[in-house]
Amino acid sequence: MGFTPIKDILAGKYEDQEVNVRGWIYRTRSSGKIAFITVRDSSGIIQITVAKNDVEEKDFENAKKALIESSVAVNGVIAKDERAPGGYEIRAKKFELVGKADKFPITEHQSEELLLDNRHLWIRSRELMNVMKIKASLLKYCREWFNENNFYEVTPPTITPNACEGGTTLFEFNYFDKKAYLSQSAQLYLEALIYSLERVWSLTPSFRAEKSKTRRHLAEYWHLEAEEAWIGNEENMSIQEELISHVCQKLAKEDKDELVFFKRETRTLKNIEPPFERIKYEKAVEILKNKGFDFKYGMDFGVKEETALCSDIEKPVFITNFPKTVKPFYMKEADELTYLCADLLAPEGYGEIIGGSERETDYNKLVERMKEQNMNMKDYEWYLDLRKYGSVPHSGFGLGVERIIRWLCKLEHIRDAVPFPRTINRVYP
Ligand code: NSS
Repeated sequence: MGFTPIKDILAGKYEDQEVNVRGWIYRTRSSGKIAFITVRDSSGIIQITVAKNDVEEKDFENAKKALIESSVAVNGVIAKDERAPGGYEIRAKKFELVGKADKFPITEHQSEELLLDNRHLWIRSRELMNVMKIKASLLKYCREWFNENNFYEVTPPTITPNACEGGTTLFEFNYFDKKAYLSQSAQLYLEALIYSLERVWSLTPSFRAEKSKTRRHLAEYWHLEAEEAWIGNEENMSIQEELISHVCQKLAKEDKDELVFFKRETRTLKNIEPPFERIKYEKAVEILKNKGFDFKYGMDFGVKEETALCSDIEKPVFITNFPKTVKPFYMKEADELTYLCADLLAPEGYGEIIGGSERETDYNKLVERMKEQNMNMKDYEWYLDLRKYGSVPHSGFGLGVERIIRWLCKLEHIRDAVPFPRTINRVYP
């Protein structure tokens, strides 16, 4: 007889039948001749009653003594019971203590620091477990969408000789006595790959040595990027809308239990359908001024400005045509002052989740800009080569996976969107 997922028992499929269940003790209490033990597996939580008269003496002793987070394997009969959480319980016939737990260092109402120090144990919490489930679903739906829309998944490097998003947030390291960097973005490599595959995407870790402490920045995050040959900035935005909408529709349909946990109403996700509003940077500056911000054309949005721009909206919004002064060298110009680019801001004040643009295809313009920004041309020779051998109009974007998870799960801090956060003051565990 195999092991049954707890979720299937709670769905009512096994009433009065004998099952085997295995998992970890979530809560435990005993009174006299009966121990009440709730057990969790990756699918759910169920109450198990272990009665002295129904099991071997050793099993009963173990059931009474076992501390939370001990691992157990149980055999018993399912009974419908209104009093049990979830409506069903297992009346144990056998109770095996597989891995005894020491006193668990995490109890209720712990400080954030203690939880972060014990992250390897805290990832067992219901909150982080549900975040990880939503994240797995999100990645599954993204992959699904790319597959259905003729994109090839590719595997760019994460050790690089050059910066993509400017030098200030680069992690530098010694690579066999040469300088190398951890990748900030796969973009430059994806640009090279469109010449053979036309539409490509990748999921890689990106690294940013962010010196500031915010609720939106990690030093290591998961970056989902796409690059498309023969596509301009407008169509690039349409691709993003379609992708985000697909993910939201699927989550609303398939992942209700986890969304409810985060008080994320499925209605708000079903509503996420194209088109998303497009607002030019220039207009966004006006909006900010009207909201009382002391903000001038040419400045970049900080957390406060982004929040103000997207706090009362229900659908994501694109901010387009940023001034050249605040964006990197590779974007195609819209006019003398601005680029053909767009940042996508999530609703409810969660801020930027995607950065994208059409790319500059003109060799001379790129060289000029790189010189202006004192970039080391030698490191970018290969990238400039791409403009010499059959350059085509192309665009792409990068989605911050933890940023979108933060929005979907309404997380206060981005670090809870990743199991082992890397931030300015944390690299353990
Ligand atoms: O810097 S981006 O805005 N754009 C790029 O890296 C492009 N080269 C991507 C591309 O076109 N292929 O970063 C993209 C997204 C941004 O919108 C955020 O959602 C996320 O990456 N991002 C971050 N997430 C978490 N932590 C940090 N520090 C972070 N920085 C960017």
